[in-house]
Parts: sequence; structure tokens; C-alpha cells
Amino acid sequence: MRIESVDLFHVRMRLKAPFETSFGVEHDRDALILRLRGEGIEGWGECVAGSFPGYSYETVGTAWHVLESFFLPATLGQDLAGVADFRRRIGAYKGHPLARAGLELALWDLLGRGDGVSLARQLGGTAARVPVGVSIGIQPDAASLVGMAERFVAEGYRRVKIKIKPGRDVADIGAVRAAFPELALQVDANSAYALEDAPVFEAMDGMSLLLIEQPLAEDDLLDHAGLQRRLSTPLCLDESILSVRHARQALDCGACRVINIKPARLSGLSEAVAVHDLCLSRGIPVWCGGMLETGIGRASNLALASLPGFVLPGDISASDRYYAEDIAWPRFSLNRDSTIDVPTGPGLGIEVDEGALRKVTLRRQTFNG
Ligand code: OSB
Ligand code: MG
Repeated sequence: MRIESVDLFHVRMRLKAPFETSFGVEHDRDALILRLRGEGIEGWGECVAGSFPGYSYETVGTAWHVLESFFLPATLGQDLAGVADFRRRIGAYKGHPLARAGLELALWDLLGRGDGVSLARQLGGTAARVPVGVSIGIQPDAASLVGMAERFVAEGYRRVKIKIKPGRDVADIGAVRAAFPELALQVDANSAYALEDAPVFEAMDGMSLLLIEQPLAEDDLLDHAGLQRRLSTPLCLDESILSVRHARQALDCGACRVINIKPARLSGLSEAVAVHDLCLSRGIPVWCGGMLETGIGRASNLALASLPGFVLPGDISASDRYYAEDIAWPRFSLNRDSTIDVPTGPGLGIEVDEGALRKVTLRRQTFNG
């Protein structure tokens, strides 16, 4: 497949409500949308780098830079034999997994559309619908957090994740647990704690949590292993796992018992599938994380989560969870059993709404091969 042109769109999507995590508050979701053109077909991708280096060091600005200066020149005008060939061509460059993943996704979509095969099938997915949950940001107080959880449970979500940070943890979780004694509940600290905070996690250990996500620093597998030894609740790693090698080492040293798979953080769907395969072979449960994706990234997450190892509900809520107006059709809605259908059309199985895309685009540029 010869890549003839790439369009980059810096978009800013208004969130229905601010989303607060331990690393900051977002009122709008910035992202990069990519369109690849080749042989009369187009493919779409989403790079989930945001407006500030909070979750990751990458931002829309750094992603634009490495794409324009390095990844696109290695790709444009080239006859790519496939995704593995593409990965080889940019393989000598270091870092910037979110930028890589956005471009890789557009290539998967382009190839899938060319072959008339859905992304789920390209990746080896088997499920027609996948279990999902909702992620709730830090709220002004515990009462409003419980109110939020009530709203989402009433909408049909059967698994809730709440964001925590120091000072907003055990009491908040206790309030939600008291209101919903049976709810599948998990928490995400986004690396806001240190091993000295172990007593905070010991206090959560009796609250029947499905898992505790990324309590400690992203580059700290050793202390995660130390913390895991003191808890019976499984630790789940998100930010720490950037490759299949990290996944293997984290499991070998006991740093976690569950892995959150995000293609962006793992530099693309290929590495995400590799982590899935490793975990499946070792009996380690995985689930698909989210990055407040538009309909493009959401479709990709649904396809990935259809692989057999994704046994825990993903952070893949319905399209109307974050945005009043998405940039792709169809919208994804929640089924009564807290699942969402996996798209079946070629590639991502969606159509980008170019009018809606134009409305949220701050900057756009075309690069030709
Ligand atoms: O750590 O999982 C995370 C959102 C932005 C950055 C990091 C995370 C999240 C979420 C939201 O938890 C998941 C979603 O609903 O997309
Ligand atoms: Mg997380």
C-alpha cells in the first residue's frame, strides 16, 4: 500500500463536564486526528496526546512535531508491505508511543478498508459485544461522587471506576461502597502515591475493589511489587506498561496481577495485541483502558476489546458519555447488559463526519508523499 498523503487535524472537543484526575482537570479534550490516503482509500486514526503532559509526557504539540519531522517522512510515498513494515520503518526512533499509535491506527484502518475486513477481525477478535464500565473523575465532594455513580448505574453501567488522589481516597470509596454494596468497583490513582502511603491502600483492601490501578510512579515496578505483597486486592498497571517487555517484567516481579491495555500507551495496536497474547498465555486478566476518545479511538478500543483475553470490563463508555457531538458515525450506545457492540464494517467500521470534524479543528495540515 503506497501512502500518498496524510492530513493532521488538531481538534479540541468540549467535554460535557470537566474531567479531573490526580494529574489535573480537563475542560476540553485536545487530540490529533489523522487521515491517510493511498490507492483511492482513506484510513483514520486518533492520537490521544492532550493539551498538557499530565498522563504522559506527550502533548498534541510534541506529537505533531515527531509526526511531521520523523514518522511521516518515513511513511509518505512509501510502499508499505503492512503494519509490521511500517513499525520497522520508524523503529529506530525512540519514544512518543501516542504519536506512533495514532499513525499505526490510521494504517490499520486503511488496510482493513482496502481488504474489506473489520479491525476486530484483523486483530483476531472473537466477541460481538464487549463488557464496559464508566470512569468517573474526582468530584467536588463524596456526596456528588455518589450522585454521579447513581446516575451511571441508572444508565446501565455495571462497573464503575473512580479516580482517586491523596486526601480524596478512602472516604470517597467508602461512600460509594456504602451506597452500592454489590457494585463492581475499581479505583485509579494515576501514579499519585508513594510506597510510604501503603496504609492508605491497606485501608482500601477490605472494600471489595476489583482492582487498584497505577497507585505508584510509572517507572517504579519494584515498589509496586512491594505494595502488591501487602495487599490482597489486585494491583493493575496502566502508565507503567509501555511494551510487552514491561508487561513480562511486571508480571515476573509481582508488580501487578492485572494489566490495563491502552494501544496509545503501548505505541499501537500491534504491541497491544502482543501484551494481550502474553497475558492470555499466563492467565492474567486484561481490560481495555480509555483516553476520552472520539468515535475514532472508541471504535478501535471496541475492536481490540473483542479479543478473548479481555475478560474485565473496559473503560469504553457510550459515545454520549463525554461529548454532546462526536465526529464519527455511528454513535456507540450501551446495551442493557452493560456491553457495547463491536463494529463490523471494514476497518474501524465508522464514517467520520467531516462537518463535525471541521467545527472542532483548530489547525490542519496536509503532507504529500
Ligand atoms: O488513567 O485511565 C486513565 C482518562 C485520561 C487519561 C488517563 C485515564 C483516563 C480515564 C478515562 O480513566 C477513561 C475513559 O473513559 O476514556
Ligand atoms: Mg489509568
